[in-house]
Order: sequence, then structure tokens, then C-alpha cells
Amino acid sequence: MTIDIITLLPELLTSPFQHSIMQRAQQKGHLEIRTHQLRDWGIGKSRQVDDYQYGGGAGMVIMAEPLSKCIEELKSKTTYDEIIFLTPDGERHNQGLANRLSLNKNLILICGHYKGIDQRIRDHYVTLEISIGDYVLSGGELAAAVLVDSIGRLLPGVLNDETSALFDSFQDGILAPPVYTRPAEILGRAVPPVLLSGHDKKIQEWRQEKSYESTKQRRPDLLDS
Ligand code: 6GU
Repeated sequence: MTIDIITLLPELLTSPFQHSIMQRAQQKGHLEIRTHQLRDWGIGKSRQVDDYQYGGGAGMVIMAEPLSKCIEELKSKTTYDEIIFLTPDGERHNQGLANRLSLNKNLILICGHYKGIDQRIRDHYVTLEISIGDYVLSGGELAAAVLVDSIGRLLPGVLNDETSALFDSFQDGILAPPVYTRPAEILGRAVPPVLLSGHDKKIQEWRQEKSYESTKQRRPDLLDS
């Protein structure tokens, strides 16, 4: 999969993808992340990218022209499955959406700033608008990093048996069970004996039960759907 990210702050999008699973995904060729500095398509000598909003009001708006030029240039070289705008008023991100997006080949992510982007870009180009939760971030970059991580780890070949997504929280609609490692006892607390029993069927049953208990207690809303 290739993901083209349009941003005014490409520096915010370097480190998140240089480590661990995201790094491996790229090294193995499963994922290519390309960031594009929107200012490179800015207008005039000052490379202007934002302007006051019509109708008045505080806050700058990212202009349509630089975004349009950038998107058109990308579209002239690649066919995109989705052009996604990261915005607090978008569809709420979740595991189901990550699963769906992981089936795509080429994506554009647009990171907004200030008051947002000119509505005409949303109307003309954007095919999907995503929010990562009900709170406001200073810009779309951190949301884009979250989105890319959640998608990238699902690409075929990225995870191995040890890091498999199959048992992640949310992957089957419920939370993950508790996990333990050595020693068998510490802080006066012992590992649940069933995990030391070697009885695989009982262990799986125990994990299922703990997952269900935890979900019922912490996120009953997940059990409703
Ligand atoms: Cl995608 N962008 C911004 N700026 N804030 C957010 C968000 C996105 N998702 C939640 N809050």
C-alpha cells in the first residue's frame, strides 16, 4: 500500500513511522509512506497556503488552490482508492474502518490546520472524512499517524505469529484478556494457575471469559453491537 500524506508539518510524521512494526512494514515493502509539504504548492513568492475566511471570524483557512494543485499532481501519477481528510467532524475511526482501509492500494491523507480547509476541496476531492475521537487536536498530523499505524499493521505480511493482530483488543469486537510473563509470582501476586497448566483448551476458555468480563465492565457499549 502507498499512503501519500499532504501536510504543512511533515516533520511531525517522521518518527512515528521509523520504529517497530511501521518500520518493518516499510522495510519489507508492504507500506510506502510519502509526505508532501503543502507549502511547495503555495501561491506566489511567499508560498501562501492560508487566508482569512469569508464572512469574517478568527482563524485562517487553508486555501483551495495549493491543495488542488497538490492533489492533481498526485492523481496524475497514481489512482487513489480514497482521498481522506482528517477532521474532528469526520466519521469516528475504529478497528472496522482500519480493517476496511487496509484492503486498499493507494490512499491520500490530507492534514488540516487552523480553522480547516476550504470546503470546496472537501466537496470536490475528499471521499472520506475521519476523526480519531471526540477531542480537538492542533492539526491532522497526529491523527494521520494514528490512522496509518492502525492500517499499516494489518497489511498482509507485516505482523508475524508473535505480533498477530488476531488477538488484539477490538479485532473480534471485544477487549483483550490480561497477559502475564515471568516470574510466576511477584509483588505478592501469582499468575492465574490455569496459564501454567499447559491445558490449551482451558487457557483459551479462560482468555475468552476474561475478555468478556473486561468488556462487560469497561466497555459494555461494545457488547451491544
Ligand atoms: Cl482527525 N483532526 C483534528 N484536528 N482533531 C481531531 C481529529 C482530527 N480527530 C480527533 N480530533
